[in-house]
Amino acid sequence: MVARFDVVTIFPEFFSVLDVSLLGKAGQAGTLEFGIHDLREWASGRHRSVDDTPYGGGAGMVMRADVWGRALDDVIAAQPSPCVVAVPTPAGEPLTQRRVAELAQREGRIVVACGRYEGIDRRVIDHYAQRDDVDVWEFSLGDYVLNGGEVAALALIEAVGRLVTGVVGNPASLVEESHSGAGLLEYPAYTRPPSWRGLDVPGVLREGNHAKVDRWRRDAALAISAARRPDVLSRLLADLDRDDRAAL
Ligand code: 6GU
Repeated sequence: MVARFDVVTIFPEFFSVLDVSLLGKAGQAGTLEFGIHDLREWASGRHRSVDDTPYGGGAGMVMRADVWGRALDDVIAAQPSPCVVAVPTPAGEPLTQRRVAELAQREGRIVVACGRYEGIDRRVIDHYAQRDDVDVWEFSLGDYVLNGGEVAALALIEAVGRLVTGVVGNPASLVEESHSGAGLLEYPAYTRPPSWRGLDVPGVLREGNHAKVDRWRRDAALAISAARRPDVLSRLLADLDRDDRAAL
């Protein structure tokens, strides 16, 4: 399984949140390792500049290939293990739970190359894609634009990290998820008090009939998926049985 994440960024302070919560505990316990690297350490000149104006013109700045090349060479060479170089970009392949699970199962580590501004010189991706010991993977969180890759890097690290054995205390919660990872959206959850501001917990959840609870949850998941993510539901349509179809 993945055991280490390295991040190269011009905002290393962004990643102080990795000290918090379950990932923080996993870091302290040594279940996961994190290396956060400031790209400017590989920049030269008085201004330690990491970007320049784009060839061909246009707005914004492009991050320099020479600076990124020195940084990634060093970070990759520092740990002799297979590595995925993950590059957050709104032009990337959508990050999915399927991909997250596949990444968690790999040996070695993930190096996240966080770009800012209008992106990183294309040759950086093309160069590392040619290396036999590196898999390059450009990913996106969804169809909207962030200022840079840092938030996406944190999302990737949390999504992959929590699947690494020992990070989440109760592995049953991951199993539950992968049942709903039949792909439907999650059904609603309730706890005490049974009545709150005139809203009651659905009676079936309090009656102790597990088969009826399962059916209610499945129907709720189907209804929520149909309303919010028709794309998700239509992909699953062929796998639905008669009871499922009756719920729609
Ligand atoms: Cl991965 N990066 C940036 N800059 N914007 C995004 C994104 C990634 N995913 C969605 N928007």
